[in-house]
Amino acid sequence: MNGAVSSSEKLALKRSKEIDEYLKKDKLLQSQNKKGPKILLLGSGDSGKTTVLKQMKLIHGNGFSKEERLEFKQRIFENILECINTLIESLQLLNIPLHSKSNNFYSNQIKEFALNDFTQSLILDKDKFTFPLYIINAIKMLWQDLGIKQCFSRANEFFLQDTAEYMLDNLDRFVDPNFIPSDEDILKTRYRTTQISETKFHIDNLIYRIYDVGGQRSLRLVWAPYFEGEIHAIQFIVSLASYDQQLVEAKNENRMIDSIELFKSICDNKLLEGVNFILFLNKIDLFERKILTSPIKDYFSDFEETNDDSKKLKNACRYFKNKFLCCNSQTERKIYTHFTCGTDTALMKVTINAVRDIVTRLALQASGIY
Ligand SMILES: Nc1nc2c(ncn2[C@@H]2O[C@H](COP(=O)(O)OP(=O)(O)OP(=O)(O)O)[C@@H](O)[C@H]2O)c(=O)[nH]1
Ligand SMILES: [Mg+2]
Repeated sequence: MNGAVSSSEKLALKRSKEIDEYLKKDKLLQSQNKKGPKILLLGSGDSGKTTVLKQMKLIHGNGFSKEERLEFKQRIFENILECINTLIESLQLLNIPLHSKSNNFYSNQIKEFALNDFTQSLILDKDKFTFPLYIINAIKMLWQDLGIKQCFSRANEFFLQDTAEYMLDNLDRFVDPNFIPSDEDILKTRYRTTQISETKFHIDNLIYRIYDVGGQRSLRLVWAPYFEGEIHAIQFIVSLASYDQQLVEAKNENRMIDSIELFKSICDNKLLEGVNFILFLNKIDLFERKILTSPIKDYFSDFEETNDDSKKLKNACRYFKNKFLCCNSQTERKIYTHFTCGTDTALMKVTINAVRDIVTRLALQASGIY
């Protein structure tokens, strides 16, 4: 023997190496699957965390069953009533009269209906529930009133859910007794998360565990225990449209500033040292429209507006992206940023798949595979 390795031996060596690699990876994947990659969805209230989770259910889960859709039907009726009631109550706050005096009658009808416990009949008959005809008519009359429209255009001065227009514009479809919510209806339904939930998804042979938390201030107190143990990524969601809005839980406090401060406190948290972040700058659809009528400079004095209309959105996006990136003082931490529209499944599919690739890589890195 002269020590030279024959080509068949080389091939056998290569195959054996590949099998070793495969077994190593498989073993590590199995040990990962005992726990699976852990992702925390964090962010202030109403930023879109639960909406991202709903999108994951549509993209990587089994979607929504008929039973789940009927649960959302109940929430849609609650949303409609809440939206029109908030608009009625805000007329007084903004000192705007109803355009048509006769609409005062309808406004009283709605207020009275909302006070009576209509949810009871909703729960009893969620299959066929709908509003009584006089309430459907009253909501329609008010939603067309120019005073209500004016109030709606100033919705940043009080709290109105960002999908109010959708809820009220689609009233005719929702009140059909045979109505079953579509995926889009579900994505646009608003309810406050009050308890932390864990959802599992099978992706890339891994079991992902996603934790969705309540974002309002009082609910942030229970986040800390979830920061312990191995976390593969923090997915932090921001509502870009919140730059001219106030917090529901603390009037006179700007929601975007609250979000930036929250992000900074998460970046500085000792338990989260070394954890990489995925930052979703969400509600880009609302932001794009809003910056045309509500100047960012009125709320953020250091913002420099551009005169070039074609660069307005890019400039505004860059400004807020930097505000968040500046919060991180850990140079080795990676922050992957995405501009998102949480209610658009086609766009979210691309983003969520990019996030999946990042998290799978981070999970494998943490296991020492890569
Ligand atoms: N227009 C628009 N609406 C969005 C977007 N993302 C979420 N929403 C809506 O914003 C509202 C709030 O979204 P949620 O996902 O419930 O917010 P959250 O962060 O879970 O809020 P909490 O549970 O209170 O912490 C819902 O009505 C969503 O339909 C978006 O990109 N564009
Ligand atoms: Mg939520």
